[in-house]
Amino acid sequence: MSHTLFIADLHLCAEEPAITAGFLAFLRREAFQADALYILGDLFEAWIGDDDPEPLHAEIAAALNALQLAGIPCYFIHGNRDFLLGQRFAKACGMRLLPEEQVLELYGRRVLIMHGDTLCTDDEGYQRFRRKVHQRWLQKLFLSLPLFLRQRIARKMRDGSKQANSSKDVAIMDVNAEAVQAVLSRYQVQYLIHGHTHRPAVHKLNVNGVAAERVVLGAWHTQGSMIKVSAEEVALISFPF
Ligand code: LP5
Ligand code: MN
Repeated sequence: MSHTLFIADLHLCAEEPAITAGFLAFLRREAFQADALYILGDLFEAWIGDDDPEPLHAEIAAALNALQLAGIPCYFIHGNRDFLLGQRFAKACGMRLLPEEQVLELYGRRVLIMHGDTLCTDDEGYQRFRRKVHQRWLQKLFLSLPLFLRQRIARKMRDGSKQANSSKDVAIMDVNAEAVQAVLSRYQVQYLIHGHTHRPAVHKLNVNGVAAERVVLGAWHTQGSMIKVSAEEVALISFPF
């Protein structure tokens, strides 16, 4: 059955080899059978520049590039952890970088894909933070710093975020219903697929009197999560590593 796969929020890092092993097994078992693979952000726990010599990165690049060499295209949308992932690494992976919102026509279905963090509009602290770190000049300045300084700043950001999250109402860290309605209406799509919230679910919606679905990917902590889109179904599937 012809199908396309979507994943997000693997948060790959050297400290979690089981998740990396799960991802490599997923590529072999599932991705090589698909028409295409879309990675919707937070593939990595943090990304501080394509020049980071972390051995895990080359391992992941080689595995994804093998997909591309087998004729299966792979696309990437940035998450809030790996928004600095650049063309150099994307090329090493054989991945194509997509804009933060992308409409796909798949098997007669119109699908909007994104990471999902931009839908969390109630989280004003995050949206302010996001505006700051998405300033091109600041990103260029950060990327010009020595690696050890970038590592230190990223650690502080991660600690700052954990601390901020610990005192936030969990509700504001989910998508805002009006923001979801607005984006579905703007793009006139039947499906919205995203990650980020780590709240896997299929939400049946009604947008201007038309049925729609918001399908949310799960994070990869102790199991994998993928969405399989085909002519027959749009299925959210969790699976052991
Ligand atoms: O990431 P997670 O799941 O903890 O929470 C996110 C939001 N937090 C973030 C911050 C990231 O974790 C930081 C990752 C950095 C890695 C790459 C470094 C690149 C540097 C680029 C410089 C140009 O995304 C969190 C949301 C949550 O999702 C749910 O949606 O709530 O948002 C926040 O916590 C934002 C806080 O409100 C404020 C941010 C605190 C950061 C403090 C920075 C201090 C250090 C600066 C040193 C110079
Ligand atoms: Mn995220």
